[in-house]
Amino acid sequence: MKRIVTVQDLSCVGRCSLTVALPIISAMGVETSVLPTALLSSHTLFPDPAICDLTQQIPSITDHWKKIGVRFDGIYTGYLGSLSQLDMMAGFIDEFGGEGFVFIDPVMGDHGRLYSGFTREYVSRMARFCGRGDIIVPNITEACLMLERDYLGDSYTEADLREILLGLTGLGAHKAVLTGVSMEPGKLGAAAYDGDRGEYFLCMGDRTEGSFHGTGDIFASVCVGSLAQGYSLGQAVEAAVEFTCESIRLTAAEQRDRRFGVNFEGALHLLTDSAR
Ligand code: PXL
Repeated sequence: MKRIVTVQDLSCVGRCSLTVALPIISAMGVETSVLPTALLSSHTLFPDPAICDLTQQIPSITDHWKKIGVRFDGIYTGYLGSLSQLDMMAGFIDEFGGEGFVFIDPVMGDHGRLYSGFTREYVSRMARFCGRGDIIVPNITEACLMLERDYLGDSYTEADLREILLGLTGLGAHKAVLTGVSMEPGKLGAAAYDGDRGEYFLCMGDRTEGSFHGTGDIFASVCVGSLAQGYSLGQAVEAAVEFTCESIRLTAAEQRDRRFGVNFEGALHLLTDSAR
């Protein structure tokens, strides 16, 4: 069985980051270790969450891991709360990267804006950190910020997407996936560029109108689970688009407070079906 480690926050309420990554990647039959970066009473779209930063705990956790000789087949980083955590991650990859893949979701913003607490300096340091990734999966907001381009908004062409993907692999990552892409009504998905093969592809699913939170983390988790299982980038992105679109569809039917995240639980069967 493969073992990955995911490095991101634990938000107690509002499905995102670890509360999404753990169940999804585990359901895919991949052992999931965690390195929590912060403990929050909720994610930051709820007002005034209580936040306990865990930066100081990270060295003692990783020192212990070195002593017990733990190894990982992949490293997946998500929401990191501070510049010092970004700096620590470079050393973490040196120490624990080994032969495994490095998957970076540069979680910082959406809808053209940074999430609360993130700065321009964090953006440029994250852009540099993305150079350490084998696969990076920004949304359009994060990609435009890192490439210092104006936010594309909702109207863009395939040529724009290709240009951004080339820019992203230019940061040093081997493969880049742009998430939250919608080019025609009723469709939502991702565009990807595999720099090793020089291949570009677009993968679309059925879109449910509305704004849904935590979907980037869901998409990234399915990608990580698929890659750890040995699937190609194309297969991983296809599975992630299908799963994310289905989770959103189930959520829209529910009439609940959208800040609690999307109903991925109802879609887990897609990942465990023997067909995959
Ligand atoms: O889903 C991204 C995310 C992860 N973690 C925390 C967040 C957010 C987005 O708002 O606030 C704490």
